[in-house]
Amino acid sequence: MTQLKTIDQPQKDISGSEEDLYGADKITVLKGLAAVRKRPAMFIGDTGKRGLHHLVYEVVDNAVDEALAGFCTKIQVILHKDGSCAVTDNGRGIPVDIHKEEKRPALELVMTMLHAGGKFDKGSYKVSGGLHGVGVSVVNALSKWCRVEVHRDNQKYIQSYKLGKVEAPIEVKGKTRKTGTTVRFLPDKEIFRFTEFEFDIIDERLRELAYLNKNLEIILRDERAGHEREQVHRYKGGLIEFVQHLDETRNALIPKPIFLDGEKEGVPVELSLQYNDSFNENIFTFVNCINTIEGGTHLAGLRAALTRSLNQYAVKNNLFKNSKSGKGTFSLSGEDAREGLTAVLSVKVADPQFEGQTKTKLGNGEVKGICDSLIMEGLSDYFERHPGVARKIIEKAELAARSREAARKAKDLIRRKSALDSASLPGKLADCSNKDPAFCELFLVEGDSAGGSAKQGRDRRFQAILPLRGKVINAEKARDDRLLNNNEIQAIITALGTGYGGDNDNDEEESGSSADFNIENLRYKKIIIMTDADVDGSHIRTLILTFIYRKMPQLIHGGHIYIAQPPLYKIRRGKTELYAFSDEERDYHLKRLRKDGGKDSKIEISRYKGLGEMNPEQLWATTMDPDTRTLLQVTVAEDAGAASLFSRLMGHDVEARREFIEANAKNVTFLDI
Ligand code: 0RA
Repeated sequence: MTQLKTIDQPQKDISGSEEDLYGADKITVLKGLAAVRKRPAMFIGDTGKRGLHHLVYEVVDNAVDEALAGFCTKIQVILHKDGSCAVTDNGRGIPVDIHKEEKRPALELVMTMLHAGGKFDKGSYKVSGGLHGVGVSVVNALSKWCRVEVHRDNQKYIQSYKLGKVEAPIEVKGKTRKTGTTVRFLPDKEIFRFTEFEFDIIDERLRELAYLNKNLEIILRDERAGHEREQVHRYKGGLIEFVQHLDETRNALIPKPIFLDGEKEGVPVELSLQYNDSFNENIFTFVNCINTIEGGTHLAGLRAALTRSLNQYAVKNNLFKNSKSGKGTFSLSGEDAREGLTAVLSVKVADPQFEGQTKTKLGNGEVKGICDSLIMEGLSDYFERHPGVARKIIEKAELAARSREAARKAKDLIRRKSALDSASLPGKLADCSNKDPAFCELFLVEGDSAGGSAKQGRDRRFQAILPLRGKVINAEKARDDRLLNNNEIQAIITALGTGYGGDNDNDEEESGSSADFNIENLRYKKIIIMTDADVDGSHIRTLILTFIYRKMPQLIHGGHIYIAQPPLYKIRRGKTELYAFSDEERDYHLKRLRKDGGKDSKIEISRYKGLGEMNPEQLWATTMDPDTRTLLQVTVAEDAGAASLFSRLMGHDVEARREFIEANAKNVTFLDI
């Protein structure tokens, strides 16, 4: 946001200094919206599906800010027939009075100027950070039209905009006894590659917001023809219900999730946690309702406090039964303490600093100590009052410690194998010649025959091939020792070069070992999963994704994971060969060939069932050549949603899996691709 331009005022070059124009003492810097339309991705991330839905979140976030400030209890989102989206809240309503310095109504400024800083501050904790909090004006700028209705001071006001520009002065539209704001907007097709909202994507975020703001009612209604549907979210239990939802398909270890809340140095902290009989750790952390996918100081505080409180209670009450005698005193590691843990941590920070690759890592140093001491105190107190619960958790963690010993051996083996020389790389890996990860791609290919074609068809300078022939183990159900003894998993880890496990969190209380996962050692920038377009292929793909999501989520969050798109059909007439990647595309090609061509040569359609049916040249041309292929990047729209989805798909609960597969027979939509 370096370029400052205005669209409503005469264009003057003010890019030199904000201070000259507004005075150094002014906090707020107002800018026009031209920059937003010119470079939308800078404001909303991208102009695909994700960016489109970001518009909805942006308006909803503003309403949630009203709720955080204590003025809003209900938010309603409507997907209208005309493709627009309306967000209504019962907050205070955007102010309409004239702003002294700008001499324009506040509503107009909120809607048409980018603003940074404190003038529109509405209380201390705001949903902002990363791409959140860019302002409703950004939504306006990227909409074909937008209409705002404000109920405030017993009056109804409306104003309309086109492409971010005011259409007419604010109109007074009669009396009202309510307060609140409705923002309705139609995303601009000139800006977005997709303009159709997806109910499920929006619903996932709204559900999360409703859990995080207990008792806040959030409604999503789809009024589009053929899509009519309504979902109401309102959770009295807040984070407790969030944890219960996440663990819906798992077996709980203790009767009810533990809940703690407290506040220290102006930082409110809320935590709920439960243990289940799986081996996975599921911690979701939020700062001002934003999912901090990369963790940060609040997570470090939680981890430290959890491990310490369990160890302290166990020692004090002499609960470690199987502690090894001789070699000093036994204690649980952080990983032991977190095996089978599902937790949601929500903190509010007035001035959050977000860091990391995706700006979703909390950097505020003071928050670590605050979370650590509040949670340490809260848990210790809870364990004193619920000794049965404490005993169960400690028993489980001690069991985890023992099986981790077995896993450690398997892990060391992999570490030795993944020493930097290529001699120790898996035998079936056909590596590329370039060693600079920035240029390299690894194809994980289903089966030996497709693997063979891929090896012949590839550009060996930068494309490596790892054929997977055995069964990939289900990471949702197996503990590390079994995972690490699986040949295919071993081959994947060794080929990636990243190592495995550990906390991969330098702020942690424990120091990591050199065998632990470290994304800096990743040998390929792109990891491309290439499987057959059939049921088995999609199963294998899901297994690989489950492993990566559970054990190396940083690869997904870093944008390294892709899915190859092999064609479904080959259509031939005479010398013309065309590939189709969907039924629609097939029909389109057929229509064109029939229209253009003479009658004599007939059209042949063949359906590819497996990658192995393509020869190396075809595989290269359709699926591997960077100039012509399509890759789907795997991203996780809502992390908590993805976690419960994976457990539903791959966990023990067969009924839940059947239900899910029936409901989503055709497309698994958790991947925002
Ligand atoms: C600026 C100042 C105030 C509230 C808002 C904006 C506001 C914005 C949106 C967007 C959607 N819903 C909203 N509700 C409120 C503070 C109002 C005051 O001090 O009374």
